[in-house]
Amino acid sequence: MLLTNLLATLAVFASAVTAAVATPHHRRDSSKKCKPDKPKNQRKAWHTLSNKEKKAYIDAELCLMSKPATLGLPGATNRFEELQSIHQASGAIIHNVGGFLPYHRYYLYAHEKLLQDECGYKGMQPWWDETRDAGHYSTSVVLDPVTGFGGDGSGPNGCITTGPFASFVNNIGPGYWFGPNCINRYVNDSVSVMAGQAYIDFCRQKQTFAEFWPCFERCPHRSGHGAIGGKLLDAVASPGDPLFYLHHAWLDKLWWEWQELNLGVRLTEIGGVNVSPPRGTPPPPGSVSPNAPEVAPAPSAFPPSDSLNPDLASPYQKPAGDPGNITTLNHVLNMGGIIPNATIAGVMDIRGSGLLCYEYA
Ligand SMILES: [Cu+2]
Repeated sequence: MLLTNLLATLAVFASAVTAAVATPHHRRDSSKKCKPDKPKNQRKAWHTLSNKEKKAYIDAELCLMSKPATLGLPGATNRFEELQSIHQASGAIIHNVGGFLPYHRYYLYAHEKLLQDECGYKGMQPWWDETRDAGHYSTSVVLDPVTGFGGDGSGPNGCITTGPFASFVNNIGPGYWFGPNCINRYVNDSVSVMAGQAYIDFCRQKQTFAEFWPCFERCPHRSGHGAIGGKLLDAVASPGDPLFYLHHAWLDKLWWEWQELNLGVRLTEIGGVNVSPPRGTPPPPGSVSPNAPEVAPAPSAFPPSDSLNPDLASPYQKPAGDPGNITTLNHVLNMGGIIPNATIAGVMDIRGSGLLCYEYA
């Protein structure tokens, strides 16, 4: 519930924002033929990668972290933090809204593209098969100190001390703050139960996007954020833990699998609000699993409450492209210059008819 409440709090601030910003439309490079059946376009599960493939991905992430920032985005000192900065700066309008899934789909693509274009990464964005690890994240291969992302945090701030990112100094967060901080984690196996198949099936049987997205954003979205805790549970600075991208790739895969159940409708089906209702407003009927456990992360895993102050003057906190508060296919996905902005219409299909071309293996 804490994460939900946190996001709802952010939505209160966002509700003051209504202005729209004109943004260019991104066109696909037609010189590149999309062949999603080619292995090079396959996003694979982390546990199926060879150690060499795992190392290539982690090395590319470390490369992004070592490249100086170029775009002047708030707080960012390197390319990895520029992506994180955009998520933080847009925090109030990309969660608890109809654009939640498309935004994060395009955001993952931006990350994948940076790894490939700037750090020579030859692979695709891997995903974390969290269902496989449901109830026992603490023993997941993603947390391996040698071949993975390092393990649980320890000490007063829960900083991670093992793995390739143990010494990474992150300058974004907690919350809307900036300043040097570590990647911290408070791994909680009981929260990770929410990644289980029963929770996924509960949302998967929703018939409309309007019912699907809030169900999905609650569980299984909360599983990874809540069960890893710390940086990853930070509503706006969470992309500071590289596990963010594996968690959201899994969610993107699950959304695509739901779309695939009825592509004729679900390649264009969008909805929801651009600015979510104030905190305390009950969720839509049927959107919450009756069996959903309460999320109870360690209190220190949470950013201080006075860090929850989005910059409302920021263009990134203003929804754009829709005629009103209902999310449409024209809704703009603003990537702050990291990659060109897109509309939701451009990311509904991952098979090459729009901007994206990949498949999940
Ligand atoms: Cu997010």
